[in-house]
Amino acid sequence: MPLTDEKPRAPEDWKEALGWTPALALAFAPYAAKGLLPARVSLVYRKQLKVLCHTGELVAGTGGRIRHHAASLGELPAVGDWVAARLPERDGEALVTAVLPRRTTFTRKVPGTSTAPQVLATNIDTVLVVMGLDQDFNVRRLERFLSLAWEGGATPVVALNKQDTCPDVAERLAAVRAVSRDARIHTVSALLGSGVDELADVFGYGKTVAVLGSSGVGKSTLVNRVLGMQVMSTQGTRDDGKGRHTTTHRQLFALPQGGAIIDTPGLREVQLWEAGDGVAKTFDDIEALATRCRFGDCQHDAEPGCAVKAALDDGTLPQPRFDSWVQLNKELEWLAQQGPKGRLETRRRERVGHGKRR
Ligand SMILES: Nc1nc2c(ncn2[C@@H]2O[C@H](COP(=O)(O)OP(=O)(O)OP(=O)(O)O)[C@@H](O)[C@H]2O)c(=O)[nH]1
Ligand SMILES: [Mg+2]
Ligand SMILES: [Zn+2]
Repeated sequence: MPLTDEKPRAPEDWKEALGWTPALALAFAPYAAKGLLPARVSLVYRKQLKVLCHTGELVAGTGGRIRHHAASLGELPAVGDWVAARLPERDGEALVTAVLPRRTTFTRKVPGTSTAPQVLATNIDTVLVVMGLDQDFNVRRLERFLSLAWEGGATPVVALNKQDTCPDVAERLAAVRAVSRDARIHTVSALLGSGVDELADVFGYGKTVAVLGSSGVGKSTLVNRVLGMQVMSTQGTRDDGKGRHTTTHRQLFALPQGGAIIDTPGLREVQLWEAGDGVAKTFDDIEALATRCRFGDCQHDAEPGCAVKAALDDGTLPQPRFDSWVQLNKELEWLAQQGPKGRLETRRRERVGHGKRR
């Protein structure tokens, strides 16, 4: 995808190009009355932010008010957020004073034992799930990424990368088809550029695409390829084929033709957060079977008339897929059991603006 301008443009319609909507304009009205300007968060690194606004990209800080009032880390500005900001008169930082309502939110449980949410990105239309056709290939992990994508309210598109390294693309493609339900699947080589043009219609004016996947699968290589220039550094994988975690922060880039792409660090752990219908959507084949079980509360274990068990027995439902479904539901159940007390504790623990309150 060729680039027309070297520098990100900030034409009159910069907001619309990045996905500004009438609903956002409405939510923004009270801030406009206070002389604030709209901006979109392009980078979050610890407490430091960058925002895109009508003048281009600016470094920004987060107002103490936001930090103080945020009930959890999940409410602080995240990459993709539309915010109200006070711009510096001359040099200096912009100040983000409010986060506008999010249309979609990608949240995972923070890694480890804590039950806290971590917002990965917001206001996303499409999640481009990148998986390597090399050692990274793992359909069970893909199911997790797909669940996260559906859960967040976006449409997932699967990009199977490193096509150039894989001798049995057809076989792997079939394995992915079997678990991807309605999601589009593309095989690409971000390194060589093959297949990348077929992804062109995933991007577009006003649309935001987040690139998710494990470390080392080629997310940044793909982002560079889509942008037509080297914006993210990439790095060779280790000898064991595992990624090195080259990208350390999420970053949103405006595309020259309008729209945005968000590069993210490889996720080592993809644990779901909040039970919506992400898992049900990812496993709609099993959900459909379950409605045909004789008992409404069938555990798909030893009950008579279990349609799930029957599908497992006759091989139409692969056991690993069933196990994956059970596992993800267990995780969601466990999370549900943690709250509201567990949730409150977590909220308290990770309360931001620590200082006085601690
Ligand atoms: N052979 C081959 N190598 C690729 C391809 N795409 C990326 N790579 C290589 O894979 C390595 C990792 O690529 P990155 O783009 O840094 O991976 P990433 O997903 O951004 O990794 P993190 O930032 O750690 O999450 C680099 O050496 C790339 O050159 C591809 O299509 N084929
Ligand atoms: Mg990267
Ligand atoms: Zn059953």
